[in-house]
Amino acid sequence: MLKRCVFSAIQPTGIPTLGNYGVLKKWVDLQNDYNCVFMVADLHSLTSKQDPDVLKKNSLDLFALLISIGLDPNKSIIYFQSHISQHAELTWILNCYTGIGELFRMTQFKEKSKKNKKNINSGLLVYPVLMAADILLFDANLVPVGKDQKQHIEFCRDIAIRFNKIFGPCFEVPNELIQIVGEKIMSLQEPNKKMSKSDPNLNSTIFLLDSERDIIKKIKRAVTDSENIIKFAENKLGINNLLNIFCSIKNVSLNYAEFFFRDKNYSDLKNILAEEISINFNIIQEKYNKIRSDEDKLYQVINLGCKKAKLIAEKKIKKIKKTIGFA
Ligand code: AQP
Repeated sequence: MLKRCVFSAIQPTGIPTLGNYGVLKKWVDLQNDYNCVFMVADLHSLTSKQDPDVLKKNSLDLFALLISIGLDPNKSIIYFQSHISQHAELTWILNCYTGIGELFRMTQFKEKSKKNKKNINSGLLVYPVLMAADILLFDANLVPVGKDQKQHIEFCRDIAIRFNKIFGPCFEVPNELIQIVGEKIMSLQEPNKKMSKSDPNLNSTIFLLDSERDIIKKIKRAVTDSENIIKFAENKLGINNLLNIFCSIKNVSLNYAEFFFRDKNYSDLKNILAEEISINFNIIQEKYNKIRSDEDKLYQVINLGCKKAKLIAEKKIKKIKKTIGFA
């Protein structure tokens, strides 16, 4: 039987966070059982303002980090979105089968427009169409994402079903793969908001390249409450988040985490958590420093991914164009 295809992506908008890390770890595991395609979503990143030099640096840093975490360029296709022009072509086609109302209803569009009132560009509105084009171009069956992306995958499914109804079977209809543990890591300072690369408050976010000292400092400053009881509860957003981070890093259940910390206090929780994060990130950082210091070799890996992705994307777009009647 043909192996099923997994597709996922990450934007080069900064160094990945502890929130992104949960999804990236999942990508590494999936490589053994699926044909995997992982993309650096540089076209998507233009929906927020980017300085060209910073974008280039962030893109190369991110690519090197993906390899350091354990993505294997010989097993998986790892590439830059902007190297494959078929993403933009398919986006245009899908735009013409998408209602404007559907896009205005998207939670991410509403949230990002509220957060960034000075830059509500049309890319932000059609972001889900580009994301659907990414996934459908590779006929992905499964898309591992954080909970925040669930609505976009539902949109992608809708558009694939709509297209298939009009033209006959053309696209695989994908399913999302959302892990329960670490599904949404929240800001350390405002635990009602998701942890984000672009949060201006650096104490809110732990980055994959943070030093041990910074990790300890940020975890120590993380918002908790005055109860000193370690358990999940509706009104304990800060503690819920710290426990969730523990589960995500250690790959354990929420019940196990509560049991593990049953007779410990907040200070123990923070010390243990900072140590666990530092151990994990230290291993990644050592590999990263090696990979990032040899740019020629890094570009060889980038070119390999581009070649492999192009083969699939060219074939697929040809088929789509024929299906919709382009001469
Ligand atoms: N806090 C989070 N918890 C769990 N999963 C998360 N993801 C992002 N933040 C969290 C998941 O990481 C993958 C890659 O995300 P992305 O970089 O493409 O875009 P994003 O969701 O917009 O991430 P950020 O960190 O919030 O970036 P900025 O600040 O640039 O907007 C996705 O699968 C996402 O679900």
